[in-house]
Amino acid sequence: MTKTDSDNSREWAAQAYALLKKRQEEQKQELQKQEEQKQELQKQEEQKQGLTNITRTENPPEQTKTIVEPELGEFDDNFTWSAMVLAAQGKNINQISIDEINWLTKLRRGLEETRKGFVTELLDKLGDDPLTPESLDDLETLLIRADVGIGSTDKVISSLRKKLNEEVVGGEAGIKFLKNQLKIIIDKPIKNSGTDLLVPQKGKLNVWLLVGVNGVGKTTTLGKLAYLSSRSNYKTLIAAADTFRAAAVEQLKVWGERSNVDVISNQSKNADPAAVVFDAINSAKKRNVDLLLVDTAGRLQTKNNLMDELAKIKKIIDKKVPDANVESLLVLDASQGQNGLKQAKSFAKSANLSGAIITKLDGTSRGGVSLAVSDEVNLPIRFIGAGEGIKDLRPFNSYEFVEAMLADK
Ligand SMILES: Nc1nc2c(ncn2[C@@H]2O[C@H](COP(=O)(O)OP(=O)(O)OP(=O)(O)O)[C@@H](O)[C@H]2O)c(=O)[nH]1
Ligand SMILES: [Mg+2]
Repeated sequence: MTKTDSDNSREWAAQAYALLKKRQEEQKQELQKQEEQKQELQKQEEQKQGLTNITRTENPPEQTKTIVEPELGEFDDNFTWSAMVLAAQGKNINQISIDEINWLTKLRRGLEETRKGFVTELLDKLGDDPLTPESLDDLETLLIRADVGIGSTDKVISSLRKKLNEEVVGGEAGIKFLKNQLKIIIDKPIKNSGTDLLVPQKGKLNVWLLVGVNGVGKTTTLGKLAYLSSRSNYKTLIAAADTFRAAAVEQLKVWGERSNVDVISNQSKNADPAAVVFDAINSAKKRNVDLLLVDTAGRLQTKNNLMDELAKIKKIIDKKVPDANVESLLVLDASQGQNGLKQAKSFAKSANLSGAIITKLDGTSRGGVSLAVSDEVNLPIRFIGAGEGIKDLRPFNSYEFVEAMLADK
């Protein structure tokens, strides 16, 4: 980015901040007005009751509800960077929300460990000098250290080498080229799938199965997805098909309550996961549900019975709702790095996966594994999670991801 570009972006970010601040003030005033009206009504009601002491008003006037946005933070470097990333994607100032800013801030912070000793080190090494064959060797080591994987690293380094043979490449241009190459790798499976953004298709039942080994974040991710989906007005239902772990149903019910989504479960001991899915599909059909989210048990992917169980669940879905839109999404814990990649390969072989969700991107140094998953397992990344809160999951956006991974601070 040239100096003028960056000045313009800062100016843009300042305007966006001022607009959000104004909106927040107006919202606070609106809420206060609503509260005063409520108190006034209550007072009138009490006076009325005191006089007649008989009936209560049967239909109290409807309250208009203001959706409360989260509190706007400081106008700092985080805000500016996040606003700049949104601006670069063509967003208008009045389209920006505090939620988006908060998410990007979180993502950049989360990937801090991944880029530490990566971009910072690379920029330090390069200084203002053009790239040399030696700096490519350094870059290669850094990429491997960030768990980007051998295959993706090779691809990136070869294209950089080719470029170096053709022209002189400065440090900043090198980083820009690198970002673009990484984005191409991540985008390839997404483009191949024909679906840029995974959303439930309207007019039919969509079933999303969340699969993966122990503790990678399946249930938490499902809870966050339920929230995203119901907030986007899709009629959503949860199937508690992890009957293996006793506390799993309770855990899901908490998430269901938070996002106002019902959970179909079978509390009896040793309940059959496929039977829970059977019941959930019946309910989903009756209620005209758009999206059924299925939580599954996590055990080692090498255990055949887990794969058999998943196959049985799939069979029930295919039989009961052959025209349903089924997605098998592998949940991967980014902090497991190359181990996660092994899991992905093993699941991909036997579980007929259609996508991946990367979790725990907050505070890991191995965020680069997302690239290895795209490149070596050819799985489109559909969502990413960076925290344990209900809003800490977003549809995957390769531009934002690469910008956050290679942000220069
Ligand atoms: N920091 C962080 N923690 C997460 C994230 N997602 C999940 N967790 C935590 O990881 C732990 C395991 O999450 P679960 O959702 O129970 O994982 P699971 O895959 O359902 O586990 P099993 O059902 O036992 O196989 C919990 O403590 C979660 O709070 C995330 O994005 N960031
Ligand atoms: Mg679970």
